[in-house]
Amino acid sequence: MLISHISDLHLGYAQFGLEEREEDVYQCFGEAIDVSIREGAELVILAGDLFHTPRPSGKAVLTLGNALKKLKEKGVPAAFVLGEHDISRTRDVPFGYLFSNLGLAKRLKLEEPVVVGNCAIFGENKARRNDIDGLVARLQECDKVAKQHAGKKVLVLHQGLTDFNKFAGEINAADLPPNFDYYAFGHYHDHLERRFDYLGGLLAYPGSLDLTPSEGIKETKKGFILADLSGSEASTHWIALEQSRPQFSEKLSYQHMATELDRVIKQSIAITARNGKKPVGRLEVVGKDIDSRTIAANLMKLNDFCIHYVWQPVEEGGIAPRAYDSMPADMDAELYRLSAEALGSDELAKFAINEILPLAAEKDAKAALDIAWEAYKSGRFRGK
Ligand SMILES: [Mn+2]
Repeated sequence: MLISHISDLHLGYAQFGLEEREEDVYQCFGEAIDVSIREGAELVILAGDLFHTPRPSGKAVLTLGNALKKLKEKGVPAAFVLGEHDISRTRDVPFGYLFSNLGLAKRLKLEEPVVVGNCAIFGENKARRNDIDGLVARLQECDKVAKQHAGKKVLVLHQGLTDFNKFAGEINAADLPPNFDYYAFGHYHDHLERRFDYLGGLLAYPGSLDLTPSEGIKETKKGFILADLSGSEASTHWIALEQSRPQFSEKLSYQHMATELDRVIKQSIAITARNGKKPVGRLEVVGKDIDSRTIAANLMKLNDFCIHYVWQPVEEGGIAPRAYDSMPADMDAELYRLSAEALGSDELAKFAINEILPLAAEKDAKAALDIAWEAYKSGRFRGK
């Protein structure tokens, strides 16, 4: 049984608001689907964050619909769970359900598996932090149902594991049900794979299909996983996507700007020749008495060679940002102190940290804005 495991598609996301970058994401997804079909995948799993926003654009919806239709025509079933990006905080039905309701893909559940060949697939949408206890309880129940199934078992979740990232995780691998052959995860945007002694099989994140806002601009590979469950143990093959837009990050000397720029242009031409796509660049210009206008005027030469670039002057011997030589004893208190200092008000700092930050951490800009708007309308901080 060969399973294609794709996650964090973020269809509709456009880096720098560029149409070409939105198109890149669609092309990467199209490539992942085509390679899955070509390699003979018998099931495609989409492990959450199908869309970048809960109210995706027509083009994003159509791209997913067309891909699922193609899979259906080729006789390859698809199944999905949703991530936090797919789910609105208001009581709306997620867009993703359109595709399960139309019979183009199966929505995964923990109570009852989707069965393909000898394989039973269980899964659930992203659980929020305040529902993690509930999720752990539901997973234990799921384990009992899974045990009754004689063939291979796969669990699909869109959660961060603390085992990989102490701060970004919500759940521990030790809380997962043990009776599964493959744990197909989504949420982390890096490709990660690990075996845990107490789990029945390999746990993997394929990573996102393209670079997303939190990752910055860097040279990196993006891809998806083909998981082979025909042996006694799952084996994985991570496939890098050729449609990925190349990105680079470079340091330039302000003093030797012209020669340095020639170097970056040559490099960009070589990258474009290799990849068929002009790169995205990030440039740090390091020097003394930097005149930003000089840099901007010089960098304009890059317009023909990069699809987009961002740059930042770095003044040599400038005032260093405040550095800590050890971790503050009370991190939360330090966070409040810095926020109050920046915002000039204790109350605003509490508002930002207790009410806005949790939503922002979940990347729920809409809910964060709603709360800010409510506070403004009710005059909560008037005169503060
Ligand atoms: Mn994501």
